[in-house]
Parts: sequence; C-alpha cells; structure tokens
Amino acid sequence: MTDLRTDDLSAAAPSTPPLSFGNPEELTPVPAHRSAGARAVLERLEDVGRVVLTTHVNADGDGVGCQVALVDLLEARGIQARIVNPTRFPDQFRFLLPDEDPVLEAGTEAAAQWCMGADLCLVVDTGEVTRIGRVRPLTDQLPYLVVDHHPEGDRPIEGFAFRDESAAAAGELVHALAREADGPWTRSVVEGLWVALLTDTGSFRFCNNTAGPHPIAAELVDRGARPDLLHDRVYGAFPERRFRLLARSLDTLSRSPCGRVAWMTVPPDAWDELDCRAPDLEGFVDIPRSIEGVRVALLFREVPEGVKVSLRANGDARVDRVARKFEGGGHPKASGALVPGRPLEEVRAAMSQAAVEDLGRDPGAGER
Ligand SMILES: [Mn+2]
Repeated sequence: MTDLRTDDLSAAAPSTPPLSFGNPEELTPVPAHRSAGARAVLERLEDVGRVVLTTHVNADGDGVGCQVALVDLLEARGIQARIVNPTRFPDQFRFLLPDEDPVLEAGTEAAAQWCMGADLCLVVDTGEVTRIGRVRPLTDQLPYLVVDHHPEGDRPIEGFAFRDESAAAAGELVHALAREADGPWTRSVVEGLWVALLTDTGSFRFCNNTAGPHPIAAELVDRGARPDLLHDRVYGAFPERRFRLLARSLDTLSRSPCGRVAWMTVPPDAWDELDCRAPDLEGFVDIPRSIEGVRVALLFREVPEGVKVSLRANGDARVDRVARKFEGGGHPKASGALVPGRPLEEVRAAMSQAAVEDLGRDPGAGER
C-alpha cells in the first residue's frame, strides 16, 4: 500500500468511489428549519444566470470553503459564479481552487466587469455591510443573498438572508443547500465543506453540547473527504515568518491580577520586519486562551485603521458583550473589534479591564 500521507491530494478521493456512502436513508437529516432556509435559497436562485460570491475581509476557511463549494453547486444549476473578495484569497486555502480559477481580485477590471454583468451577490459567512469592504461599492446595484451563521449585527446587508446561528460554520448551511439540491458532491464541494467545518470549529473542538457538525463530517468522509490529507494541507504548510512573529509576540504575554484574563500583543516592529500578513496570525489568540485558569483571551494588533482585537472565551465565559462595548461584535465565544483613534496601550488597558469586569457580572460565570 502506498503511503497516503505523502500522496498528493489530487491522487486521493473524492474522485475515488465513496467508502460506504450510498444509502440516502442512512444520512442524518438536516434540521427542518435549515432545509426550509436552503429551499428558499434555491428558489431565489431560479432565473439567476451569473453570481458574485463574496465573504468578509480577511476571508477564513469557512468563507472560502463555502465559496469553492458554491461555485460547483451553482454551476450544476446552470449558474456561473466568480469569487470576488474584499481582500486577497488566502494562500493557505489556494489548494482548494480547481484548475479553472474562479477568483477575480477586487480592484481589477475583470472583477468590476463581472460584478456589472451579474444578477445577484451571494454573501457567505457575514451579513454585515461593513465586513464586505470594497466589494460593497462593486455590488450595491445587485440584489443580495446572505448565507450566514453570525448574529445579524448593526448594519445588516439588505436582501434575502438564510441565517442560522445554531450552525458552527456557514459550511453547515451550504451543506444543507447541497443536500436540498441533491449535490453534485464534487471534490470542490466535499473538500470545501470539510475545510469550512474544520477551520470554524477549531478542528472540531468548538461544538457546544450537540452533535453539531459531526454528522456532516461523517457524511463528507463517506463522500470522499480525507481528514488526514486535508488537515496537512491546511495546518502543515505555514510560512516560517509566522513562527518568528509568534516568538516575538509571546514576550508580551500578560495576565490580569485575578488571572482569568490573558492577552498578547503583536509587536508592530516585528510585524513590519518580518513582512507578515493577517493570515499569519491564525491561532495566536489560542495561546493566551490555553493557559490554566484563563477564561478570556485577547490578542491586540495595530493596523492602519486603529487597534484590532480578537477576543475568545473559555467555558461559560463570553466575550461578545465586551466586543460590543468597543463597537465590535461576533459570537459569545469568539468576537472581534477594531478601535480607531486610540493608542494601543490605552485600548489594551481599557479592554482587558472591561473583560475582567464582565467576568465579574455574574459570579461563577467563566468557570468550566
Ligand atoms: Mn464562519
């Protein structure tokens, strides 16, 4: 037998026959409310010929995994789709793209032309106007269709929304679409959805107390997803500069006197020296988060627009309230904020203090 771990992905499934899948009755049913939402999306797509697919700035594996899957799902319905994102398609996920690259970089003439001739803009993994950045002016003449698992936010994108906050990833909703449409379960669909679930659940860790995405994961494996190979492609090919940056950032690790809040700061000089970009930070906030006794973790970084903060909560703790206090937003367990016009030290002091105070709001909260 060949060593599959060294095999190229292209040699692997899903072009090989499914391992055991074959009986649709054995599939875990999609929750009824989600099927209904998926059906409504498919209805909305009737009579649509050309679609712009977009997602939030600094796309993650959920956003681009959904997009890659959607390209094939739409194509099978006679709909042409191109991916136009507000920021560059992340290198970490380029392996998902088929030979016929469906990505048009925002800012190019080709992207503008595509948007001009499109019938619909389909937004995945966010539903907020501010999060689609420079794609907004390219598409504001189009009807919008949102497929998202975040709370609606302060400035929701107008138009039809298939929103389900019970989903661990937008990939769960695109999976429901694929089931409702009866496939096709191409390599792009299967691997795109796998990467969406893998990355948004922290490798299937953040699933609350439900089976959540696990039945879908099992189904995708049956349909040919290779968890070992896909994990290596996503998490086994980081640029070295990421770890140099991590080394410099670790020196800044700090904790509140109570020990329940920990934070780390990305040194601006290291960021520039090492020529880093946003995807290099993937997982940094999980370091303060994984210290014994820590309930809330924060990661601070200076960007041209202000101070960017990632917030994460352990156990029963939540961070969305703190994020909202600073005009940010997100999930109870994972939020973000961008604070303009204030020095880094000041934002750091204010926000870590707010996190400590928020933990104190209900005694016992934040214990595992
Ligand atoms: Mn997501």
